Amino acid sequence: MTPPRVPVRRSRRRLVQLAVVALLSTFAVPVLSASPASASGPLRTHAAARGKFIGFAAATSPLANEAAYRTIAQTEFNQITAENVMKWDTTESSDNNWNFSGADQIVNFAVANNQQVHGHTLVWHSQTPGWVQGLGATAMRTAMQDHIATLVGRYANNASVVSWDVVNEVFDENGGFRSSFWYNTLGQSFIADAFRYARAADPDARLCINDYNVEGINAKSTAMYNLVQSLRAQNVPVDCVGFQGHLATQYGFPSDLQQNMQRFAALGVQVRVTELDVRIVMPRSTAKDTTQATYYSNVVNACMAVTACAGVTIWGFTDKYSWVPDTFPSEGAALLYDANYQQKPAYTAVHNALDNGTSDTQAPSTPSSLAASGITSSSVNLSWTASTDNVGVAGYDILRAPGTSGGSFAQVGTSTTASFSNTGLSANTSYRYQVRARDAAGNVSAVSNTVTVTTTGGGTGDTQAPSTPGNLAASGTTSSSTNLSWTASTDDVGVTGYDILRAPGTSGGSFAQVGTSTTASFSNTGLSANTSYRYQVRARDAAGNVSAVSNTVTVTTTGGGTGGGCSVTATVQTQWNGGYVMQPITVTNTGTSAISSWTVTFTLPPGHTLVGQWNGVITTSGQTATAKNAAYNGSLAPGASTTFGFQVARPSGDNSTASGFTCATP
Ligand code: 9MR
Repeated sequence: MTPPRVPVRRSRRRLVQLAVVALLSTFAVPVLSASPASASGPLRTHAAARGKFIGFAAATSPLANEAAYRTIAQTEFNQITAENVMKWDTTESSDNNWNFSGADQIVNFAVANNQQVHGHTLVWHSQTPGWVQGLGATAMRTAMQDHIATLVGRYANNASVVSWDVVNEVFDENGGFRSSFWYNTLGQSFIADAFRYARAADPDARLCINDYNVEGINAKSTAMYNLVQSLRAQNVPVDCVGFQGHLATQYGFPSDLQQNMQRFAALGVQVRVTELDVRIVMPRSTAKDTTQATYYSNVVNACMAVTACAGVTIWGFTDKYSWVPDTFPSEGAALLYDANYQQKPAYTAVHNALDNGTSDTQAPSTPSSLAASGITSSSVNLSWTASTDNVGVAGYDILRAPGTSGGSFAQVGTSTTASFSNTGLSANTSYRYQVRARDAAGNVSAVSNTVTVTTTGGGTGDTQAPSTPGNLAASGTTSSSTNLSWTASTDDVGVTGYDILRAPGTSGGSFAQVGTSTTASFSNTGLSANTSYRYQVRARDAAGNVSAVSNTVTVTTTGGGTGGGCSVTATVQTQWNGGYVMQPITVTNTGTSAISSWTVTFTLPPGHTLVGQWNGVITTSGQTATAKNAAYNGSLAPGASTTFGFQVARPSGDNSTASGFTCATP
């Protein structure tokens, strides 16, 4: 962070902030519990206990007029963002004609309730009056400077106003700069200028760049990462990155959110979730509420796990006031409370994520009416009545026992829905099934009723097993893998595949299936160095008839070099005409001792250039790239993995990606 120009003011504000935190945890503010974080405490108590904020975007009318709104606002949250009234069209609708009434209302409320205010937003292409949009370059830059100086300056000595969104939504979805009137008139320089003007107006405010669809690692968030890195290298005072978090259950959760936050944190900036909401396609249902609750917990958990994440702001709190239905008419119900101020599962999810699950001890209800259908010689479809849970059902465990009695139940799969298809069964064989439900805190329900299934004998009455695979042999054994091949089986109807079985060591232990193959070869990876394994294969046909097992081959992996070996797997996460992101590139210690560094080499096709990288240090020589670990991810215990990633620009029309990844230690 750029050093403050007025250290006296900074320390005064920091003292007041400390006092606010102290107040939060020791004194009763109106309707706030005096006790430390407890199971029944409001959100802000639990957040403060973990050194984070939990906030909401405030609408001024209900804040002034509705007691129910105001009570929740002050009880549950320790941070506020103005949803609209600090934007340019409200504060300076014509040149130098200022209206601070809404902004002051929110700041005064925050001061009275010991809450932080995040100023939103100074420079945005939306909700900016026409008089600004029509200016020429020099006048536009001056207007921007005046606006920032006046608005930020007004609250610079207010201890509650601690941060600002300086620029908002400056990227397009491909990671280019948005073609806004700002960019079209001033070019990229408007961004650095805005931050410098904000720093001059308030030397100790936290200054953020904010955007949407940057929660996961993708082209847009990588562009943002590169911009923040380059601005900071030029001493532009960017302190903080805001991930808006406008999520929708129908589009899936950005599962690399935490990893994305972490790579920004490694640049030295604070990160925060600034506008979280999780909309659903209406109408609400128990299942959608549950999914939504899971998204909320995931976001809060990610922030809790990243030290540099200051907190989470929810874009409102009641479905009565949400921007979503106005913008997406068939969607809504995105917030923690319904339109009647009743808490939804999303509230409980946020609460329990903030208190680390310590208050959720309630298990889901028992799944019921477990039934089997579509039974073939090798598969069965199971379905059951979904469980309910106070927070939300995270998933179901599918349990199976052999035969119609005796034996014991073991887990054969999981499902996030109330159905499951179990494949790979033997023909003419009985199995018993049960399911149980889990929630995010790890509470597990009782098991459902048991359903017994007997597979059919095969559609055509085929009872003839394939011939036994012969001549099983291993080749190309490394410290972590081996290639198996064998003589193919024959069958009266046709071989559908082979089961690959493995036992540990050169004798003893038992064989367990480690994979399947539809051809007469198989590569088994992920092995330990200097270790022996035995392999067998057997063939299956469509009716579920299984051959005898082949001969046994014993394999001993190599030593993996001094200090241990490593392997690398590379994934293309996203690509577009002109570039791609490879992420995660997973480096695994395949050796038997810890390693303290690793080197991955790979080849960039002609014309491909590296434009961004994270969690590693990549250098290139011609088209050969060498990635070495970053300072913090070189040490890997045996079997442990880490990841890094990079972005590449490539010629238009070229669909190739980097290849030839190899890993070595050191
Ligand atoms: O929630 C805000 C809504 O009331 C306004 O009409 C809208 C105007 O564009 O802005 C909404 O808030 C936006 C925020 O300021 C920036 N990120 C996206 C938010 C949702 O559109």
